[in-house]
Amino acid sequence: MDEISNIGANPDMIIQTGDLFQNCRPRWEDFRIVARWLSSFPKPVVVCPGNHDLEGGALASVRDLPLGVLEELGFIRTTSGFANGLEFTISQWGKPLGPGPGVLVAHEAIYPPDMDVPFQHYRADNLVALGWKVIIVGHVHIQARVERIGGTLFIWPGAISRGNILHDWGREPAVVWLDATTEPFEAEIVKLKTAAPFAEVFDTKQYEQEKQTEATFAEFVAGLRGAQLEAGFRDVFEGIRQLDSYKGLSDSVRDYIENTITEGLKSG
Ligand SMILES: [Mn+2]
Repeated sequence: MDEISNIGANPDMIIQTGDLFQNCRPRWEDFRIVARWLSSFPKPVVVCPGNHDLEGGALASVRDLPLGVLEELGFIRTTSGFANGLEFTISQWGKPLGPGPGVLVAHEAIYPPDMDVPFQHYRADNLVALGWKVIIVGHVHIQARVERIGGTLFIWPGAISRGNILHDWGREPAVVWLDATTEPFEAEIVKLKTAAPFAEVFDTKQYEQEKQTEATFAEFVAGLRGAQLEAGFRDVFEGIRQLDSYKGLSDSVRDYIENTITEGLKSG
C-alpha cells in the first residue's frame, strides 16, 4: 500500500475499482486495517463499490455497511463528480453503462475483445460508441492491461494480489498510472515490487472454515422455517442464540445473525 501511494510523481488521486472487501461485513480487524491504510493517504481515494462491498449488489445498502462508514468518516468517496479537476462517473456492478465523455470507473464485467469468456459480460469494443475518454474496469481478475480501442482508453488495473481467494494464478500484482494532464490521456502499467505471496495475502484456511459454518447455518435456518412460522420471529431467533451450534459459528456469521435479529425485532 505504501508503494502504491508513492508511485509516479505523487498521485493526485487513487481510484480503487471495487471489492475493497471480500465480504461486505468484514471482520472488525480487517476493517481497521483498511481504514488505517486509507487514512494515511493525503489525497482523495475514490472507490467504486463492487458486488462484494454491497448487499445484493444494491448501492442503497452502502450506507449501512462498512464501506459507507468509510465514506462518512471522509476516508473515501463513492460518488460521481469532480475530483482534482477530473470529471468522472462511477458505475457499480450490474448497472447499465451510460454515455461519456469523461472518465468512467466501472465495476462491471468488461472484457477485452480477444477474451471470449463463457459468462455474461460487456465486450470493450462494443462500449466505444458510448464516447468515454477512459473506462477503468473492476470486477474482472485479469492481468493488468491497458488498451486504446477507438477513442476510448481501457484500463484493467489488475489486482494487488496474485490471484483471488480461491486460486493462485501467479499473476504479477500491478497498478496503473493514469496521466490525465494532457490529451489524449496516457496510462502505464506499474508492477508492484513489494507485493506479498498469495499464501500471505489470503487466509484460505479461515475462508474455508467460514464457508463451512455458513453452509451449516444455511441448513440450520432451512430446518427452522416451519418452526419460525409457528413460533414467530422473536421466539425462534432468541432460541437460536441458546444453541450450541450458534456458539460454534464464526464471528462474521454471528455478527450477521445479530444484525438480522436486531432489525427483525425493530420491525416487530
Ligand atoms: Mn466484483
